[in-house]
Amino acid sequence: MTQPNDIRHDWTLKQIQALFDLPFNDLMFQAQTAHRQYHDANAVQISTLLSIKTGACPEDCKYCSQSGHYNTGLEKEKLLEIERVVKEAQAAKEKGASRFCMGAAWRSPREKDMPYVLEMVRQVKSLGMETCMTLGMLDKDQAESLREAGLDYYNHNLDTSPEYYNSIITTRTYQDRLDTLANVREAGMKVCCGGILGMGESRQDRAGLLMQLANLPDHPESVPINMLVKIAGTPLGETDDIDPFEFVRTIAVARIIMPKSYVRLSAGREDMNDQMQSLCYLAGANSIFYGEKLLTTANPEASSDMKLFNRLGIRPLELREEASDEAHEAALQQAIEDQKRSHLFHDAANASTTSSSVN
Ligand code: SAM
Ligand code: DTB
Ligand code: SF4
Repeated sequence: MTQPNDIRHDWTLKQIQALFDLPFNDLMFQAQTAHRQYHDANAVQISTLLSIKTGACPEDCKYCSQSGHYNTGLEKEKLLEIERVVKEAQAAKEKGASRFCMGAAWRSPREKDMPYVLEMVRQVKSLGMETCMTLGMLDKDQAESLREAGLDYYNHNLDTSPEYYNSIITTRTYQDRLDTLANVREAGMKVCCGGILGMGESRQDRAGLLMQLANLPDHPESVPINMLVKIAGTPLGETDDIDPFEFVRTIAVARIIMPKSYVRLSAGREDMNDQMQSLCYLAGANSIFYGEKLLTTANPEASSDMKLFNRLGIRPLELREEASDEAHEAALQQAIEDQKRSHLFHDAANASTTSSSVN
């Protein structure tokens, strides 16, 4: 398939660093220009997160509250019941989220967990929402079965540059991450892949992460840029803050080199004021996590996000606008089912001769 000239997969580190080095106003202008080529500049997609299995993770990610390697005081929780997950998804939908993201603290899902997560996907999807999961590494078969159950997106972050990766995680390799991303793509799911800023990495590492993302065979449809949430008890619990302008610059560069993707202003918004978040939107962020909780840490109140949206003239992107055909179809089917269940529904094809007709 041919792609527009600005959808490139051959970015060099030097070119990306040159974008980072631009005067701030020039960088913001380029980012806005790229943003407006492919997106409504005043619409933001909103997703809600739920941790479906919490803590006791065998991986040693130095930033994570859920790693079993550190004592963070987090309360562990087994895989949630399907019913509970669906209830949370319904509540998120009622608050205006168009996508529901379910995360598990696993290195990879065990075979015995799969039937449960597949059923979660089916049921959340039948609410008419887009579905996303992040369950750790997937093999080809697991990716295939998630896709068949109706999973739209799989979140799997590269987190940082290949060079810095080993300073953050030692229990898996960069190549492990790339392999799962390839399995997800091959199965036909959309990819949500990004990283974390503020882990003590250099600007070169930030550029290196973005280069990896932009040079994947296809750009991830969703690119979450997280700001480290410092968790007491983890090795990164006392890391120095990243300069807020450097964070905004990284969003802008992501926007320029992956112009079609949704760039998500992800974790860390609790520690950003309205002005910084507004700059991120101006730099091309057009997606957020919405709702009071991320996986284990706090996120701004939904009402305060809506207040800021109102002040900025931003509106939440509706699912219909994203033209997700399958989600549409699922929503339509659900509406038909709901209507059937309603006592006002008259099914002419199956009506008995004695039933009274409804006009
Ligand atoms: N266990 C799965 C995995 O790592 O792929 C999925 C869950 S994991 C918590 C999802 C992502 O959340 C991580 O890849 C990381 O980028 C992000 N994350 C985790 N803890 C974070 C923190 N303290 N601050 C910012 N982002 C964080
Ligand atoms: C992503 O990039 N950020 C989300 C989601 N993908 C799964 C997770 C953020 C987690 C922040 C820390 C926590 O709440 O535990
Ligand atoms: Fe486990 Fe994911 Fe946390 Fe790493 S980021 S410790 S894999 S839950």
